[in-house]
Amino acid sequence: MKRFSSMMLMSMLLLSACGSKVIEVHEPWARTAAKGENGVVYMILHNHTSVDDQLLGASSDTAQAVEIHESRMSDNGVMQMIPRDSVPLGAGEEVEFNPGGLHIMLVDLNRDLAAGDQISLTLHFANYADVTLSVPVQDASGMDGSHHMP
Ligand SMILES: [Cu+2]
Repeated sequence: MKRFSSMMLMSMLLLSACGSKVIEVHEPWARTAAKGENGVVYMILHNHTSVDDQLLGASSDTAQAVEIHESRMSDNGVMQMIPRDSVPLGAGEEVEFNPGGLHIMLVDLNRDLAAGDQISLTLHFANYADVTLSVPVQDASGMDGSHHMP
């Protein structure tokens, strides 16, 4: 079921977007989490425009704050989350937000995020207009090794 809906979403995105001069968000999803915890959103940003851009931040009514983070292994082998002020998104480029790398952190959720929910997330860019998307919440506990790593 999960596979089916994300494939449907992908083909919808492909049909609607390829060839047009837009910034596309592919395969967005949020991890299940409880109120008061931090949530996390992953996605792929694809800049189909001919203008270099940057993601400057995001907002959502589900959390007290929304931050761009990057998980990185420190020199002594500890996984750390580093806040990022911006993420470059050059013309024609694709940037992946995925477990163990870049992610959108929903800081202090004001509601539970349950599998099957949809949350609203608005992305802010340096040049491009705001993009508001509906992000499906998925239970990632079956995903190999990555589920305890933001
Ligand atoms: Cu984080």
